[in-house]
Amino acid sequence: SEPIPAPRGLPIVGNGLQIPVEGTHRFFADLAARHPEGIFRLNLAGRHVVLVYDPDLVAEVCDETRFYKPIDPPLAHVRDFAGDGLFTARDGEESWGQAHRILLPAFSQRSMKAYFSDMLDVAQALVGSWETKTDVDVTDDMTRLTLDTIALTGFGYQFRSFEQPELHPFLQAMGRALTEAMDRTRQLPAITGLKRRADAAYRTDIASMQDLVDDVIRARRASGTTSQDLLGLMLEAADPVTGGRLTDENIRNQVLTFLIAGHETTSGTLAFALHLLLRNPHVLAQAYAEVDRMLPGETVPSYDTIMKLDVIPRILDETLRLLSPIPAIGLMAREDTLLGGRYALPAGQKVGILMKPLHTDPGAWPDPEAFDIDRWLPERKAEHHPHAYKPFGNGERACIGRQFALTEARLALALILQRFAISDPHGHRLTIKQTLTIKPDGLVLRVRPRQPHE
Ligand code: MNH
Repeated sequence: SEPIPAPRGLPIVGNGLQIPVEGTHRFFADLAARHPEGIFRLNLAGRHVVLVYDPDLVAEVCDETRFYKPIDPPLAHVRDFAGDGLFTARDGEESWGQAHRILLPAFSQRSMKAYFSDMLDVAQALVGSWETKTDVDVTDDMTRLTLDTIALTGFGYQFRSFEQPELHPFLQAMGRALTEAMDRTRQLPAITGLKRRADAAYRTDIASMQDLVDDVIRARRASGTTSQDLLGLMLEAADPVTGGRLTDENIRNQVLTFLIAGHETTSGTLAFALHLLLRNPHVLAQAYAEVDRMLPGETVPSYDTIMKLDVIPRILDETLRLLSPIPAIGLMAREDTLLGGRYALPAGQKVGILMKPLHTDPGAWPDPEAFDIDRWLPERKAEHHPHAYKPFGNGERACIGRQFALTEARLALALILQRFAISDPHGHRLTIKQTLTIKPDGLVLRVRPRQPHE
């Protein structure tokens, strides 16, 4: 076998301290650019990680008989608050299978149709709030939209974020807790143990997120209503395989998981999509033409109309290629194995898939940096490398909320473009904020109600 290429690191802490707090994703992208083999290894404060982004190597790492999703840092830290919820459950943990089977029906096409009127209510609150504004903080408003949507559709809980000038305290606690989880990933554990004040703040933030979750569950129990939404299924349904029910502790972990996983990435996707549309006026024009054809005047979108859109879904596919809100996913080798027939990995070797380098691999994607939505036309889609696009992860641990996110995002973009001419008079430069996910940092755009025939 051959050695895996490696950048030079510092003694003991390895490459850990070279990673900038802001913009780890750029740090990885730069390293990837220097390693055209599509693989390199890194020493992160004593943890050896192999990063892959060559599509053929990624295909091997996506083989679930050879690799599984480990709960290592940063996810081991996220588990401090998300517990055995779906996202941070361990491989083979019984509660994962039970919750996965109980919740799958809540993500069927039929369920999306049932959620649609709630999704529409929240999207209308968004565009309503923009009617009296000129400049809007897109990142914050997409966060309001997606948090309110998952809470309302999943749990019947009203955040009413568009009536509040500040983001909900839950989001601030979540942002700080995710940042702390990332900081701990870059620290030697002995250092984390010494940071008493950070630890106290972390515990306070976790407790305040859990208080909100308890409130959500209490409100449902007090209402005495039954529903087929996520919370209703968790409280009432039995696992079709084992007949088991979810424990209260597990339900709490799932609600918190869905409040986080159900909004953070979709809001980033929508904000990135608006950024990319302003950078690509010819695509924006196509989107306006589609909205004017499918949703003329003030037509209220129906679920069926949203599912018939063509340009807007391709805008989202292409956005998720160039600016995937989850910049990397982690896997682990089950046994000693040889990658690409030449790189030896021992059992238990951690492997990360780097989304941006994979999604812009020059062999898999012609003109990789171009925002070209025609890559997603059916005839060209059939030609894609089968493992060069992983914005929703892989295998059984892939995103359960994919259809939910795409339905919600299509609706929001359609409604925004139906109502507003969007522009960028400040000529913003995209800066990226990273916690566990990436999103634009304070993206401000100008919105003006569209006139008839515009
Ligand atoms: Mn989502 C897992 C991306 C929207 C709920 N999601 C994942 C993973 C990726 C991902 C990648 C796999 C992570 C890993 O391997 O460690 N998710 C996205 C993106 C969007 C998204 C890019 C929006 C765009 N996700 C959503 C929405 C929901 C959701 C919306 C809920 C309504 N995601 C989840 C859950 C998991 C997950 C739950 C964990 C699934 C599991 O392991 O069983």
